[in-house]
Amino acid sequence: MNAKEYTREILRLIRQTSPGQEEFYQAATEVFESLVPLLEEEHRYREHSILERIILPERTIIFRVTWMDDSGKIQTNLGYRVQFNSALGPYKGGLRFHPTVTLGIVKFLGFEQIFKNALTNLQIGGGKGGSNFDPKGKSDSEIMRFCQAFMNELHRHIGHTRDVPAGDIGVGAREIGYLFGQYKLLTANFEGIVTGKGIGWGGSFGRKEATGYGSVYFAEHHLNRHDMELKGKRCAVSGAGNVAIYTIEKLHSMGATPITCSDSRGTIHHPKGIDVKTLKAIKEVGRESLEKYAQLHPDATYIPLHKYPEGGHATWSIPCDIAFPSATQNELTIVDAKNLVNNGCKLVNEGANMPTTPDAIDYLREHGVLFSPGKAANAGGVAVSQLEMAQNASMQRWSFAEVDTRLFGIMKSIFDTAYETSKEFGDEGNLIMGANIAGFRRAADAMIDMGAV
Ligand code: NDP
Ligand code: 2IT
Repeated sequence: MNAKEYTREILRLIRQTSPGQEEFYQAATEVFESLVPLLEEEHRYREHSILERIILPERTIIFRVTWMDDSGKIQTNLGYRVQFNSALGPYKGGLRFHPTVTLGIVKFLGFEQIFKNALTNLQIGGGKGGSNFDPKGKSDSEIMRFCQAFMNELHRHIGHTRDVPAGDIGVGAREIGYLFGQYKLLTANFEGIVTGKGIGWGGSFGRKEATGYGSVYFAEHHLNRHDMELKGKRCAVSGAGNVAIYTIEKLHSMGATPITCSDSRGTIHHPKGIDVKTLKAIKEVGRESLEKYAQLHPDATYIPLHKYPEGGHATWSIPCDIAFPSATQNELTIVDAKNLVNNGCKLVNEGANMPTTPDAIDYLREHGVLFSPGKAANAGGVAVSQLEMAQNASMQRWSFAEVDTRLFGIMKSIFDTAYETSKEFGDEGNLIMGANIAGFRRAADAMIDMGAV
């Protein structure tokens, strides 16, 4: 069996053993297909059954979360923590609270996290967790009681050298506070068991901004390699959460114009540039719909989701030079890719995890659009999470400037590693292949060193 047939065989096994886990299968297919040139050259990964091992989580925890809503009714949700791979360090990765969370979603995110974390060149393994809990429309007390109930089980499985969760969709500073508080109550230990903590109680300066800022730094490194720069570019950004807000903030400071943002109900188009202050007031403070943005800025347009034809998203139909999908998986489809190409888009830089569908990626690349894969471009968040762990372990606090300088350097190093690896394997500039091979190689080499465990 040659390397291609071998990876296909493993993917067939995954299909068989993980039925219905479409997103997990999609993520595994992308990674394994791009490993073929490495597997052709290096036989040791096959000899040590690395593919067969790395595709299986080391441990999967699924638990019931029982909590009481404001009316006194008992509510139930499912909680997950997938401890995927600890070859490079403690499991590290966020928690997602969203009604669409299933085991397949958590496994796709945890699997991606192995390679993303490896690319940072820091000591962190891969994991992910979450719940199908829907934070929308819940009171602050309900969010607190849910987080406490979630931690009542999760606390047994995490620890600062074992597994360190953080935020993701639906989990931000507020939830991290409640989760940390309950862990502290249950264990009587004040330790860095989650990242994204408040600055006053063990958090790191720059963590909140890190994913968005890092994504913009990555885009700049990528453009620079092709003799372009962000300055003066019109950028379409999707999402209006943590990643999108700080992407937009940094784009302004780099001299680019972020012209869109979106939430689950619609898109804002503001040709003169999204006002970050308004965006933060609506989304970070008020937790309201983006519709309000257009009321406050009459020169901006609100396009409700249902107004756009099937299979595409309004955000990607607005002419832009660079696209920053920063909301959720599979949000940029083939319809969108065609619009972006027609409108002369030069780079798609993934801020979210797996936001671009496989056929859209192929179409973009075939039409000469540069592509930054999420596991490289959005690694700034987890990288600064690791810096938060380092500060906690040494009981130090670094300045914002110190963290930001390190983040900039880490994003450059991730870009260079992915780029050089793509060159090494004969497809210069294919950062999907470069990032997957470089991340895989680091985790896989550690697994080989550690024997059959
Ligand atoms: P947030 O919850 O802060 O924001 C998510 C945004 O995306 C919201 O505006 C939300 O809309 C929108 N959104 C979420 N799900 C959907 C959906 N199914 N359809 C349409 N819109 C949706 O999450 P983050 O900003 O933290 O995460 C965004 C992406 O970035 C995710 O893919 C996440 O995995 C990834 N990521 C996050 C990192 C982090 O540090 N936070 C690090 C690396 C990657 P609404 O406001 O209506 O809910
Ligand atoms: O997808 C991601 O990298 C995150 N949600 C951040 C993970 C982390 O541990 O900071």
